[in-house]
Amino acid sequence: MNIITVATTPFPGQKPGTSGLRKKVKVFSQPGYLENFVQSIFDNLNGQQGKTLVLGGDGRYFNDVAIQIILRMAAATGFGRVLVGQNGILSTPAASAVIRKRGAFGGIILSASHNPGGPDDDFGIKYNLGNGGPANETFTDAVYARTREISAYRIVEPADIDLACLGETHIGAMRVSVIDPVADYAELLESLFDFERIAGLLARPGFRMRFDAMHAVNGPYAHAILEGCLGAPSGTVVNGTPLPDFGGGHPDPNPVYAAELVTALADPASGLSFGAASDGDGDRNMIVGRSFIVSPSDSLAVIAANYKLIPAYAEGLAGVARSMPTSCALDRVAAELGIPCYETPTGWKYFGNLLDAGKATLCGEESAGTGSNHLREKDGLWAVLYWLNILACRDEPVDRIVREHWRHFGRNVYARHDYEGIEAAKAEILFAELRQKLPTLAGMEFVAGRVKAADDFCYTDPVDGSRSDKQGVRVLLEDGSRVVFRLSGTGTEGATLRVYLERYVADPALHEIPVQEALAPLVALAEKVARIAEITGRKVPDVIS
Ligand code: VG1
Ligand code: CO
Repeated sequence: MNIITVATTPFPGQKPGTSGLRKKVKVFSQPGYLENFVQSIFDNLNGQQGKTLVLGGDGRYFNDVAIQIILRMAAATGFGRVLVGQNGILSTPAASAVIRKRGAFGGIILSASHNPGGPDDDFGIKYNLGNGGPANETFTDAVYARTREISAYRIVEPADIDLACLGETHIGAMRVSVIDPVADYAELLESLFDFERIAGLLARPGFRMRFDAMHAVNGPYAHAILEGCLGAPSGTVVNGTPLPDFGGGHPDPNPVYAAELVTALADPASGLSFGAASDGDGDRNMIVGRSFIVSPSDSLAVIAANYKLIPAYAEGLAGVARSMPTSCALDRVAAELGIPCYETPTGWKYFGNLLDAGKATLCGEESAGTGSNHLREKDGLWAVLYWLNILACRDEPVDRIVREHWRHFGRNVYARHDYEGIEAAKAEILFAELRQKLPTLAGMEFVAGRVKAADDFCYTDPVDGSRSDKQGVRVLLEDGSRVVFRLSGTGTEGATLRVYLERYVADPALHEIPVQEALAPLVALAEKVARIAEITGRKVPDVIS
C-alpha cells in the first residue's frame, strides 16, 4: 500500500457549525476540499492506528464519491478497519448505534441532515467520538484550527471498493467491512420497546399509520422495522427509497416541508390515525395525529411524562435535558417527577456529557430531535416507536394524549419563526444592536408583559466545566413567556435568523386558542426589540414550525 502525501493549501471557512461542516456540493467537490477537512479531523485524533472507524451517510449526492476518498485516507492514517454501511448508507442514529455496539474508535457521518441535496445543494460531514456522539466543541475548534494551517494530506492510491455487496475487502492492511446498515440499530430499538404490543396496535383494524421517509435515509430502516419486524402493512412507509436529491424535496419533517403527510392526516377518507416522518439523516422526527400536529417540544414532554409505559425507561429517569430554545414543557414534567432538567445550547453535542455521566436519560430539541441514553444522537425512528408504544398502551388518539397533557401541566404555547437566506451583514447588524440593547431591556413594558431579564445564553457544562457563550439572546418576561433569537449554524447560504416564541397558558379554557394568536404579542415584542423587518426587509418568516 503506497501512501501518497499530497501538498495542499487551506480553504477558508471550514468551520464546523451546529452539526459538522456543511457546504454546497460545488464547494465540497473542489479538489482537496474534502481531503483537507478529513485530514484535519485525522490530525486531531490520537491512537487511531489499528482501530475501527465507522463510515456512512444519508445517501445524498456526493456521498458515494466522498466515501471512496475517506476510505483511502483512513487507510493512510492507519485505521485497522472501517465498517461502512452497504451502499454507503448509515442514518445518523444507526451510525451512533454501530460505533457503540462495535466499540469503534469513532465515526464519520456524511450528511447535511435536513438541508436539500443534489449537485446544486448541500453536503456535510461530521466526526463522532467513541461514545457514538458528535465531537464536542473543543474538538471541532481544533479541527477548524488545523484546516487553517494544513499543508498536506495523506491518501492511498484509488481502490474503488464495491459498497453494494456485504462482506470484507482490504485496502492494503486495512479491512473494509461492508455491513447491513439496519441490523445493529434495529436490534437496539427492539431491546427498548414492547414490540409485541406495538405489533398488536398496528394490526388493530381501526388503526392506520403512515411513515413518510421523505426520500431520505430512513426509508430502509422504516421498511425493515415497521413493515418487517412489526408487521405494519406494506405501503405504511411512503417515499421509502433514499434518493441523492431527496426527490427534489427538502427533507425536513415540519408542517411546511411535510405538508403532504399533514394533509393526509387531516383527510378522514385516508383512514389514517397516526403519521410520522423523519429528516435527511433520520435523526429528527415529526408526529402527527388526526388533524393534529404535535409540536416537537410537546412531544418531548409527553415522552418524558409517559416513561413508565416503556420497558427501557419504566424504572425511572435519572434526569432530562433540553436545548435552551426548546419550550419549558419538559421542565414542568421534570418538576413533577422530582428529577433534574438541564438546559443546554442548541446542538446534540451538548447532551453527550450529560448522557455519558448518567445525569440525563431523555433529551430533546425544539427542532424535532428527541433521543435517549440508548445512543448519543437524536433518533427519529426511536421517537416514532416511543409514540407507538404509548399509543399501544393508552389506546387513545394522539390529540387526546397531548390535550390531557396540557390539562395536567398547562400548555407552553410555542412557535419558531425562521427567516432564511438573510444577507449575513444584515444579520450581524441585527445581533450587534440586540446585544447592545440587552442591559436596557429589564423592566421595560410591552403589550406581552414586563421584561424580567435579558441576556445572551452562556452554558457551563456540569460534567467537564467547559463554557460556551453567545448561544442565543433571550428576553424573559415576568410571566415566564420568552423570546429567543439565534442565528442558525447549519445553513449554507447567507444567514438564517431563528426567533423562538413561548408563552405559558395554565387555564385549560384558553388551550385551544390558535398558536399565532396566543403568540401575537410576543411577535410584536420581537419586532420592536430586534427591528427584524426594518433591518432585513423581511415582514414575515419563511417557515413557521
Ligand atoms: C438546527 C437545529 C438544532 C439541531 C441542528 C442539527 O441547528 O436548530 O436544534 O441540533 O439543526 O440538526 P441550527 O444551528 O440551524 O439552528 V440536524 O437535523 O443535523 O439533524
Ligand atoms: Co438530521
